[in-house]
Amino acid sequence: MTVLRFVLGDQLSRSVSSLRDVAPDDVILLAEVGEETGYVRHHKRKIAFLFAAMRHFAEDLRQEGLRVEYRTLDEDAPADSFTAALMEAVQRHRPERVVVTEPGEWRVRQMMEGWERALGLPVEIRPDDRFLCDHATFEAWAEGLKGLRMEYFYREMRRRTGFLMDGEAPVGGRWNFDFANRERLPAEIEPPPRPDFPPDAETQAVLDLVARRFGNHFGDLDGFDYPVTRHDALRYLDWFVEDALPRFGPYQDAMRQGAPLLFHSHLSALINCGLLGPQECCLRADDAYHAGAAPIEAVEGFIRQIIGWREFVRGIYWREMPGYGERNALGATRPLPDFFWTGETEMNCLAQAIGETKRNAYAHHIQRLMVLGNFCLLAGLDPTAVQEWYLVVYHDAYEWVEMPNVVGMILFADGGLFASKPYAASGNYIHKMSDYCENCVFDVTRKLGPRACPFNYLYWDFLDRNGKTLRGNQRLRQPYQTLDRMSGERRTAIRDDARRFLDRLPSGGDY
Ligand code: FAD
Ligand code: DLZ
Ligand code: SF4
Repeated sequence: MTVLRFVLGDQLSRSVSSLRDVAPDDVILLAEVGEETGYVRHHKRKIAFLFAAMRHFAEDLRQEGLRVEYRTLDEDAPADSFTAALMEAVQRHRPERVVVTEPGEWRVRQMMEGWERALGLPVEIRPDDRFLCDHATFEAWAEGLKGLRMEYFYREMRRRTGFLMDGEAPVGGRWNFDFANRERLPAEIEPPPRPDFPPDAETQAVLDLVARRFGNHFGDLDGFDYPVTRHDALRYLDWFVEDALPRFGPYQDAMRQGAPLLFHSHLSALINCGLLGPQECCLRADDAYHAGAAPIEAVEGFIRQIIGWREFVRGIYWREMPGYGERNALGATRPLPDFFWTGETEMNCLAQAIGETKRNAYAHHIQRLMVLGNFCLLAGLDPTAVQEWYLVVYHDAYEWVEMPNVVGMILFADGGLFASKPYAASGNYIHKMSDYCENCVFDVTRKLGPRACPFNYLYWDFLDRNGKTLRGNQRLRQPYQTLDRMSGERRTAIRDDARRFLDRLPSGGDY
């Protein structure tokens, strides 16, 4: 009897648990559906990437001789939700049961829980073992801990995976080379040229569909050249390990105007949709280290992001859902300024990061954290609006990874569940790590007044405004001591400048 295997758009791995025991008579369903393109109005590039990757994955399965039913959004009566697509496929193929892999989002998990009843068939929901830490293991690790710190989770993951281990000890004699990941990029160092992957006919058809159907969504489609097949994703990984990883270490936190990717891997969307496995990416980097092709601070930094941060935020998401997205420990309520959708602001660092996000559906981690995120935190932007923005604009965005990064990492909206203090910084940090300030109308060295860098007074105003909640934080003792030493006049001037700036933030527009 036929088994219907439903593969979601971020499950494009041949080894995904729902396909593990697939038989020639089974039907594999993939579906482009209105509900998934519309639950937030995703960046055009994200939809195009995912549809192109889904269509190519379906073709690879067909080439293997497997039966695939692929529903496109441009057919006469497209399915408008996962549930509708599944019900229609059940009507057509009359399977004895349905097999799926658990989804990445709570919203979809709730949907899946209702399928058995809706279909009148057994529905087997299998664990997503592409992640290296399952739910029970994360729970067991987190159980009873007062604070959940990525660093300790990461050490456990190093021991469990064996990456960069020398018996029981970390290679290089320490677990974390973060201190070597914070150099400014010297002007004479150029990031390496990247391979591009021009659209084939199938991808071009998707780009045309997205331009037609989602023309009013945020972002650009021009120059789309991201990998959309397993074959090209592997080529991109090879390129990264050989050409960019060796210098990924020192320049991980650096930013340069006009150079969006620097030495970053640009692999997140490929890993999150399943074209690459987190394990194989780490293995390639680990091999490069052992072959002497990449230094420890680069390889450790890369592996830490994947087996550390990536697995950790996924654990946090499932542990804290439902309700995690509603946290607002700092009571932030300001609407998102319009310029988050247009990029039109005089603050050059924000204009650059938003402009690149609009063009590429990508910004690297420090742009997301210390430029955009820092601004959202200091300006007291409403956490739900900020979450929606991050979920819309990046091609790697799924709630399981976006939400903890926004709620916990940038906004401190969970009150410090895993961040020991808010990532708040004045303009000096951005000045130190980038060349943005050289091209800005604001003066990063000025603390007050109309031409002063807004990050400077917003930083002190943020601490001042949130004193009740944050003063007790030991890691903020020093900045609060500095604030307390300021004269009453200076504090009033800071508040006035912050008020003047924040009250003038244009908002209320739509995207
Ligand atoms: P690299 O710098 O090359 O890092 C290697 C890999 O490590 C990435 O591909 C990614 O898989 C993983 N990684 C690194 N940092 C994190 C992190 N903090 N959390 C989870 N994985 C991480 N990443 C997403 O994949 N999807 C998101 O929706 C997302 N939203 C974010 C929102 C905010 C506010 C912040 C601060 C970070 C967010 N990140 C998100 C994490 C990180 O910024 C991106 O994974 C990274 O920029 C992707 O670029 P890259 O592939 O070049 O990464
Ligand atoms: C993000 C996304 C989009 C835009 N469209 C689809 C789609 O049409 N079909 C599909 O199977 N998946 C899509 N996805 C990814 C899903 O939103 C994702 O699988 C769920 O959020 C679970 O993580
Ligand atoms: Fe950004 Fe301030 Fe530098 Fe301008 S001066 S680029 S606003 S940090």
